[in-house]
Amino acid sequence: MEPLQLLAPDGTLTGDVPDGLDEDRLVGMMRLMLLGRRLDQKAIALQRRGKLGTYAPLSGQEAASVGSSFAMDPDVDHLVPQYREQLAMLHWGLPLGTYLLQRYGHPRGAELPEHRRLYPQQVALAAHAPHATGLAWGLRLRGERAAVICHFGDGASSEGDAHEAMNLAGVTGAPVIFVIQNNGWAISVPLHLQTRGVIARRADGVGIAGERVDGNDVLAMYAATRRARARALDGGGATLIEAVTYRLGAHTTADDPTKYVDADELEDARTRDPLTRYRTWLTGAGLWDEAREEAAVAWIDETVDEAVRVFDAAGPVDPGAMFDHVYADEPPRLARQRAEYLAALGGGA
Ligand SMILES: Cc1ncc(C[n+]2csc(CCOP(=O)(O)OP(=O)(O)O)c2C)c(N)n1
Ligand SMILES: [Mg+2]
Repeated sequence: MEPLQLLAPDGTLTGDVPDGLDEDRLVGMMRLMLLGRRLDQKAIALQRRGKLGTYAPLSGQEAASVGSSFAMDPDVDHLVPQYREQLAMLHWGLPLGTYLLQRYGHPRGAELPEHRRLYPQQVALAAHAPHATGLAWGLRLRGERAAVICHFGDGASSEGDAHEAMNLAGVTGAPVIFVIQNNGWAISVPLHLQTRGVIARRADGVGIAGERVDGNDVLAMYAATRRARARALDGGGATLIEAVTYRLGAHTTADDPTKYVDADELEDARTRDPLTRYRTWLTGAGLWDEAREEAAVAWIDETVDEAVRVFDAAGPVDPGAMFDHVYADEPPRLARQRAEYLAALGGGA
């Protein structure tokens, strides 16, 4: 099943520029992709300085996140993301400072914009997929013209929750788009130990539309998701989009991929870098040049630095805060755990 591609790895346009992308949006996609690449560098440095907990880098997957997000309408659509979707969340209006606070474990990091239908990053694999189907089913029952997009990985796609969510979406005709980011790895487990089938074909088994897309091609990702959204809004139900991509960095800052990724495989993947490809095409189309790149980088650095200032000003976290807001009335077992934990830390707050 050949993945849909509109931009070849050398930046040649092999199809048409999809509808719905004017010059501002074409440039906006480049800027958000660049932000992702630089955010990885900055966030990894912050983590090494003890300022963030764990961080999941997204380098290599920028096109899949950004192309699928730009095809949705953050004013009306729901975003139900896995943990590597920081760019989608920023597109939905999450302030970068809030995102960094969340990675620090600060309670203020849980404050999502109230005017947007944006949900927390899911770490429990695919546990958010049934919620996405439920939200979409609700939209359908209420006759609301909106859709839900739910991202997760090739590893998460093995979870029962993923299968149940897709099957229920088929049965209910829910307007939900599952974007499966097939980056070849679930931490150190390669795809062939995860499944022997083509992920996009699972759509047939549950009676929803399925597309296999070059996930390093931002135009193809945009086109496929736009089509899926139109189908969802027209009552055509759910779509599964398999974004064939590659994770160029570590799984998280707690991982060392040199222990399990072959150097040649990584080198080969670098020839399909989504940023290089899009930059080449955009430059040829007269929409990008060195001056624009420099301006974008300056804007990104300023945005990240401002976020770090917000983050620094937020102050230290009370370790006991993680027990707050779990229950209205704290059960005795949790109270005991809180006391034990704080005692182990040396009797803090
Ligand atoms: C239910 C569950 N089991 C195990 C884990 C531990 N875990 C975290 S990430 C991960 C791999 C996920 O791979 P994938 O879904 O492909 O996403 P990727 O990290 O590649 O973006 C695992 C096993 C978890 N978070 N949740
Ligand atoms: Mg994966």
